[in-house]
Amino acid sequence: MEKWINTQKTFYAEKKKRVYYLSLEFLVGRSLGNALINMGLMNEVTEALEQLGHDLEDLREREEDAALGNGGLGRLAACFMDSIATMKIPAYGYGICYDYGIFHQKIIDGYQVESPDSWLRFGSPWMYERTAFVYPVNFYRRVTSCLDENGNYRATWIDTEVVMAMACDMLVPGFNNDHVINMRLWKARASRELDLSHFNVGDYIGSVDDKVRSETLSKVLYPSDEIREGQELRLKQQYFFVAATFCDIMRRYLKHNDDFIDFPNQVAVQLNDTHPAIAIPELMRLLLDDHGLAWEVAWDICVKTFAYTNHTLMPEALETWSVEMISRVLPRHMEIIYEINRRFLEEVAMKFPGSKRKIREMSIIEEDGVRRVRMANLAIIGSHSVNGVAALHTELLKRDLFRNFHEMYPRRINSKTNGITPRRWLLKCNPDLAALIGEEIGFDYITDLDQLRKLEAHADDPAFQKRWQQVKRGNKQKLSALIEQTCAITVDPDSMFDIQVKRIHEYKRQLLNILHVIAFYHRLIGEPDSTEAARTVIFAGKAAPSYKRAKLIIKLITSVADVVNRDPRIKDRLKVVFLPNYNVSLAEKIMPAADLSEQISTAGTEASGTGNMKFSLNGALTVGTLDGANIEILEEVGSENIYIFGMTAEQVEYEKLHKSRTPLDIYNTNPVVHRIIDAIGNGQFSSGDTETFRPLVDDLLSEHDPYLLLLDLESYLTCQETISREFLDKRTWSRKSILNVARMGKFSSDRTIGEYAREIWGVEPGI
Ligand code: HTP
Repeated sequence: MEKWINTQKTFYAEKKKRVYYLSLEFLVGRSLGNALINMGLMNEVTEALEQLGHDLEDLREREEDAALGNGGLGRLAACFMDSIATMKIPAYGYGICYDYGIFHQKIIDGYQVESPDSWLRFGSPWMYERTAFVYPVNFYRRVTSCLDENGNYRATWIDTEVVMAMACDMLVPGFNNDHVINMRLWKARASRELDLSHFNVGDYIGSVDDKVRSETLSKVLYPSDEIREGQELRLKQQYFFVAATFCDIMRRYLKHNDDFIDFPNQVAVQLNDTHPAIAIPELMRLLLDDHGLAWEVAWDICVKTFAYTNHTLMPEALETWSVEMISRVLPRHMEIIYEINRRFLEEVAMKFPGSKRKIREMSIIEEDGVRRVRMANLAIIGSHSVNGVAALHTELLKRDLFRNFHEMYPRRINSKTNGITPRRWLLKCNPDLAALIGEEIGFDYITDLDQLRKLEAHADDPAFQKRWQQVKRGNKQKLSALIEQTCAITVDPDSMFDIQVKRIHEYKRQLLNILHVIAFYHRLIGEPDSTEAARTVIFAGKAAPSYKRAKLIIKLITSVADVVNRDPRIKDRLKVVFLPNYNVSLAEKIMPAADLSEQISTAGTEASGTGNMKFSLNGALTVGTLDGANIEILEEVGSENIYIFGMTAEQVEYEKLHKSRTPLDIYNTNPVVHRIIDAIGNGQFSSGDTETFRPLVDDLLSEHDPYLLLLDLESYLTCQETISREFLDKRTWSRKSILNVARMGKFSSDRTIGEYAREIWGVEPGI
């Protein structure tokens, strides 16, 4: 805390430009181990605990994950916090302190069952409630307006319902630098005024009821990843944390400034996806209504202040809100959005005279059907920078999704390839590998990941390879014990650990993986003497509670596992495992134990991926499509050190239009594929029941399958056969594994944050 206070003081003293990273999700995981490592206290604390008769490892296992996120988006935000602290960037994370994070997943009868994650039931030692920082946030009701003395339109939002936002701070220490930054998460509290109005008329229960209702705002994280949520509560959560954050931003800014001329030089706001995009009309409202600025001046400040990160091309993830709902919940913001749009469309009409289509597509308001506000359009128009999260993703943004905007503002869209923090994802999760590397090349690589290149010189050294293999084997043994303990499945640590862990989504194609598992199973039955490498195929991941198909895919995986694991003909040559309740701390145990990393999304659908980077950094080889950051991993590690298969994004586009081959063609001509599909359809994995998995079989054979599983299956199967062969050659495999790690420097989130800092925020890292 001392270091944290000092850090804040230096921000003030040096009048630094502040960066605000606004995110509805921060998937932090556990903090104890990470804090000890970053502060260099690991050995002292281990020893001190020993003297007290405690084991640090046991203690660490008792910590609840702070699971305030769904997947990649929230974990990226958490990695960014670590890099920001480590690089001494004057930045804050801002979000919501949910009482319930992402749900806990159990597997019962092979199906996902959700239960609430009440991570705060015993409190959290890492959260500090700051009762001095409590702000009112307004909702609903009406706007009045008048002309001021200069004849300018002035609006006031009145009769509002008020919810209080209380600050809860989480400290994030940088690595080895005495720097501690702040993540401020807001909790909803009932306002006193509201209670009193009820008390006065004697409605005691009513007042308590109101209190409970306003506090639901920060109750629970929405558990859907890359699926838009239309509920009013979600919009209210978004505005709640944005409004409270801007109270803080304004308070800090106005301490040292009397006007707003310098605002964009003092403040940068990064919007993590469109979830906080309501910040754009909120800043306009503050500048216009509270501070009396003219529209043009306020708008100029806004655009210079905001930057927006887009994380996905999937249409089902693009947020829109009905005009009706925004008008009701945030009436003044709706007026401002209309005015932003009116002025913007005038610009469009000037730039593209006569183009009705451009106006229709670029308008913030979607006009067909129920009128809706397109948050992405609002975010692009209101920001000076729009970034994608990997090179291919950014190209596709420019070419397709945001084509019109790119034409209009050719300098706005830019690319910032995602990264991961090497502190958590190597040093903390894989201490043996981190130590082995450090012995060879020193420990500077932890804050300068490009130094891993020095490992290239050792890739062929048999002695080094041996130690490398021993570390991997140790990690696999640990994971085997965990699998035994949680799933009661015995796996062989010498088999290939073939792993796919991530949210369950059709586009991520866990189904394709299981099709290969079935093919391998059939082959093992047919060729009892084959010497193919034994495999342990491991899955983990949550499905959104309302996502039926994703849940059925989990059921198929667990059903295949049941059949395969019990089949005496298979012996130990294939095991299939679904580890329940994937979260950050489970990921930390899985990544170090992987031989093969499955990154097999349909090309053009996975914006970046970050799990792909974690696996590689821990010495797994990737089997993947030319999608997201896989392409950049290929560029870094070289084609001999990665297994690429399947169609390119362009080929996917072409096939969708021209359908040169249909899934049925493939099913009818390829006997291996035929047999896999029939096995699912005929009930081989459902005790003869042919209905359970019918929807999956229908999807696979449909010529409208948007994810083209069968079109990529043959190439995937061939690629997997190559992998099976090459895994048996320990020396070549180890060499590839070492080279993967050696060439992961680019994927440090320090590199990513350095680029955001210099190219978007206009701040220099302190180191
Ligand atoms: C996504 C993409 C994934 C990215 C991750 C972080 C969506 N956040 N939201 N993300 O599915 O590919 O790596 O940018």
